[in-house]
Amino acid sequence: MKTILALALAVTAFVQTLAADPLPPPARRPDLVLWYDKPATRWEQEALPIGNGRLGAMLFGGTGSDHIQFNESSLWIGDENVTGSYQAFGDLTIEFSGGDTPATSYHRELDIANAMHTVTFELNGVHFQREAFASHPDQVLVFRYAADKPGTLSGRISLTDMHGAKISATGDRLMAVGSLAGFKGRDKDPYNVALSYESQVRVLNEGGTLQAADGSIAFENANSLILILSAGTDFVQDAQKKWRGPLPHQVVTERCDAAAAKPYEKVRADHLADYRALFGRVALDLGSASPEVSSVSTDQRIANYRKGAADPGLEALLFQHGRYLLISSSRPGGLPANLQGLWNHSNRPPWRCDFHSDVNLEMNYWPSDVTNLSDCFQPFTDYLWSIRGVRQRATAEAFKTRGWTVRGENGLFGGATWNWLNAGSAWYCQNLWDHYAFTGDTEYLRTRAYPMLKEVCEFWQDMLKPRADGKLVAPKDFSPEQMGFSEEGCTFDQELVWDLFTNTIEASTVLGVDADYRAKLTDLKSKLLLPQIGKWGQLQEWMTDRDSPKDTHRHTSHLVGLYPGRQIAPAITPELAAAARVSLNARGDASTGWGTAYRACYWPRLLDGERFHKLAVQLLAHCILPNGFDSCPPFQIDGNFGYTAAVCEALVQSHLGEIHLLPALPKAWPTGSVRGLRARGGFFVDMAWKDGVVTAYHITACTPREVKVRVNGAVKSITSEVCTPVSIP
Ligand code: FUC
Repeated sequence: MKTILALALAVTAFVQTLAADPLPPPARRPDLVLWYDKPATRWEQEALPIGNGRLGAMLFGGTGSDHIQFNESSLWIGDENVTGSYQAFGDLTIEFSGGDTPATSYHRELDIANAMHTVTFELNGVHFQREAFASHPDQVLVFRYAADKPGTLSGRISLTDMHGAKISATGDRLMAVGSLAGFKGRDKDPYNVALSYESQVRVLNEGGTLQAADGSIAFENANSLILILSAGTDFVQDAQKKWRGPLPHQVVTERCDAAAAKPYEKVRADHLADYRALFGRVALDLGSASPEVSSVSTDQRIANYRKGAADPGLEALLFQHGRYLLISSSRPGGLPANLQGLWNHSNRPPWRCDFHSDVNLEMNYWPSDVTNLSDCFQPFTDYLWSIRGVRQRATAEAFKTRGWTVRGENGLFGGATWNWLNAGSAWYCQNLWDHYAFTGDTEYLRTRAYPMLKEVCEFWQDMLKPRADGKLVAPKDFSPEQMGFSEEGCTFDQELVWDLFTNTIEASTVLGVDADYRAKLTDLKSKLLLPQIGKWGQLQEWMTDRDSPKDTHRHTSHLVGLYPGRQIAPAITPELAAAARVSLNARGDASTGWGTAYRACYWPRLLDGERFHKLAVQLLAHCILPNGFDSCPPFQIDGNFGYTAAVCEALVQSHLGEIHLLPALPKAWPTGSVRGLRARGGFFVDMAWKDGVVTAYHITACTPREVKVRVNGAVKSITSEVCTPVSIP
């Protein structure tokens, strides 16, 4: 009897060591955590996003039943003619037996310093701990369910698919295999590209049993469960291959199995190391509010902020949250962040969840270089490179010109719908040039950016027309999105062509190529109609002085030369800068999510920190949803990215050939510090300030170089120090 008892005890002890011991949380910074005290019920407002740049998921954190909605960024319908739309992939549901009992001590959080989602709660005397993350190194989504009492977890896991795929369950594997052929979406005709797709989930149980049946997997008395989700399509980013490659089955299976064969600790550690190497490059301290303000759940904190509670910690958190979202939705080798990053739960998403060219896609990439995430910019370049052939054909047909441009709505395969946006490709080129300006990567400039800049210059060489006085103007066009009216020489077009020619001239100089072409562009640039000041002191949106001071449109297209451009600035064109201020005041501060973020980017360029902060507060108070997503409405990620970029403009500017420290510091951030921002010229900037005065700064570059720094009202020429390897907090 004694022996049996001893054996039973030993077995119990053994099971306990195997079970459920939650892994120690990674080094956690409470100021970089969004947290909630109840599960999410609404996708757009409450569920929390994870992503590895290709796979994404929205997590609801339910107790008795957990819902995971997931995406894969290439799951598109459409073709080379029309935009189509980004599609939803599927859902994973985990129903736990006995899950109806209400849980206590519930806590759900997204730790953005570690890209780790955690849920903890107590139920029937058992402590439950769940964590989820999107691994870039292993290219899978990972979910772990644990409890501190062995054998507690019983229930059923099912996979659903948004396109009617057949679901199968065999052993520990769930699988959905389907094709988008015949999916007609919003447009009537079938699309010419019909992608195949697949998702797989491996269920790894520690203790207990698994039973696959009827397309789902039941688990019984498990100590813990690990779910590995892998998904993909046969998309290849190559028009020559008609956008399709091998069926995704092999790679989806290999990724799932490789991650399943790896110890969980290793998958998790590799994820943390990979993510933190990017996220940890920038640290921002804007001061903190009292514990009563900052220690409440994030939804409550945002609600308090809306009521007027000062909370610089929240302002810094949402700055970093923009970086979290960019790392999660845009990684080298993947696709650019679309209107919702890569999260989408609808097959008819707002504005097709596409690549919008009249501000949205550009805004998505405004924070990439300046917040030291230059790697995350690569998908933007690759996307443009992949569609330029398709766009050249469409452009030649429509305009009889060389080069290429886009329409307002753009899809994965280069197809486009809605209005032509003549200056759309020139605006993209502004991002392309800036990526070089920040990184100094001449190989990228030579092989990618410069060829595209040149193609778009050719488009404009063929488009521009001389006016009677010899000034070169763009042909009749609208100014986004003032509908129903068009005119020659609208300021949006003129400023973007000026920007394009300026950047292409500089690029050819840097590369030491095309001297004759450079001379030609220099001549054309000198003839361009420049921005004009109208009768009420405004910066004219049109060639003719016709702007209405009552126009409060969300778009401010005629100010693109102020930000992100460099044609208008108080230091170089004080009259135009003053006119831009008049126009902005007339347009008013009230706008959509992205419209507010854009306005927040302009004011630092006008060196007005107070007005910048007013817009930042307005954005956070009225456009940020409880889960941190920006709402246009509806959810649209550009406002998140635009906000992050605007904060940078308030702290450091570098578009005028010098590094300007604290050009527009608001009074709300009297004391603070930032580490790791980038400045054009390949520089990195660290600084601290107190009572609005810079107290220390440190400017580094990979090779020491002379640089002009404007700091505390003086301009100094210094030699930058050699940068030290990026540190990980
Ligand atoms: C532009 C904006 C809209 C919306 C859409 C996705 O057309 O004018 O507000 O953001 O993009």
